[in-house]
Amino acid sequence: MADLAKIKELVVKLEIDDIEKAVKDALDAKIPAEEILKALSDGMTDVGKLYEQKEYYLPELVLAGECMNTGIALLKPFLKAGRSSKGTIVISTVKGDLHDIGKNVAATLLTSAGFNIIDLGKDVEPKDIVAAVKKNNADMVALSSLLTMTVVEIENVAKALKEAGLRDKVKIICGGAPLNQELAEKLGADYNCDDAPQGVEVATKIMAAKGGAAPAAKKEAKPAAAKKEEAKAAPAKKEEAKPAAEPKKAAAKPAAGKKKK
Ligand code: B12
Repeated sequence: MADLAKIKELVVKLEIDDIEKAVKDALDAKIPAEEILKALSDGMTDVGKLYEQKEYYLPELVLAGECMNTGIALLKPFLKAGRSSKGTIVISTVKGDLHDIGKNVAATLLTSAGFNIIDLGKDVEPKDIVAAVKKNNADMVALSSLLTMTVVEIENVAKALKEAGLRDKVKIICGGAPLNQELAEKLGADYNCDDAPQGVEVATKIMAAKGGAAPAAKKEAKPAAAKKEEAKAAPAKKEEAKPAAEPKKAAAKPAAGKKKK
């Protein structure tokens, strides 16, 4: 039986043995991979709530993570079929952080949108990110941080890129619940993304502004110089920095505050 509600339920009930078949059945039934990915993510959201309510503990989170990652791996080929590269993104979860589900969802959607994704995994050292940027001539670095204590690693990545003379060459986009636009900028990143679809939107705008292969986005991303002028005219507003948990569909906000490069 191919059923999205069932897939969500399998994640919530931690039925790791049944996930693979359910996702394959859904693909066989021609349910779009994007919808299946959403069902998996919705299941994970419920698991997070159960953890917060102390109904689930760490072992359950680990199992739920395995369910998600099993499903994402099966969906990947269906999400990227027939697309050409729009730009290269080095993506990872920051050093000290083992949460990779949000990063994997972002990597999967970005791949599906046509970006060339170099996925370094989780708990990644800044020097490895710098090396991957050099090796792949990357346009962007995408970072995920779910832990409050690891968001500082974004700053370390920005510093390492600067020391390597690469900071002006790449944009840094990031995501994760502890982050918002204001904090992301303070840490030296260019954009915070509340969710993976916003990551696609932002990356597309960045490439359009670079004059890259990306098709024009609905709203053109502004080059850094223009953003700095805007910042002088209108200093960063607290409310612009939305917490990641907030349901959103608003366009990504360009950096409005002081940019640290
Ligand atoms: C699953 C989980 C785990 C699993 C992770 C498994 C895995 N393979 O990832 C395990 C069990 C390993 C784990 C461990 C820990 N966890 Co944990 N974990 C969670 C949980 C329940 C869900 C996270 C998740 O995957 N959500 C689903 C994904 C899809 O959402 P997401 O990651 O937020 O990503 C979305 C957006 O943020 C965004 N996004 C994220 N990254 C990026 C990157 C880019 C580039 C873009 C564009 C977008 C983007 O897009 C995604 C959706 O579209 C959260 C609670 C929660 N409700 O979030 C706690 C949570 C994150 N964990 C927490 C904690 C404290 C821990 C531990 C310290 C627990 C412990 N005592 O050991 C350890 C830390 C281990 C470590 N060093 O990293 C806290 C963090 C608190 C904080 N602010 O610091 C949370 C919030 C739980 C809580 N309420 O206390 N955890």
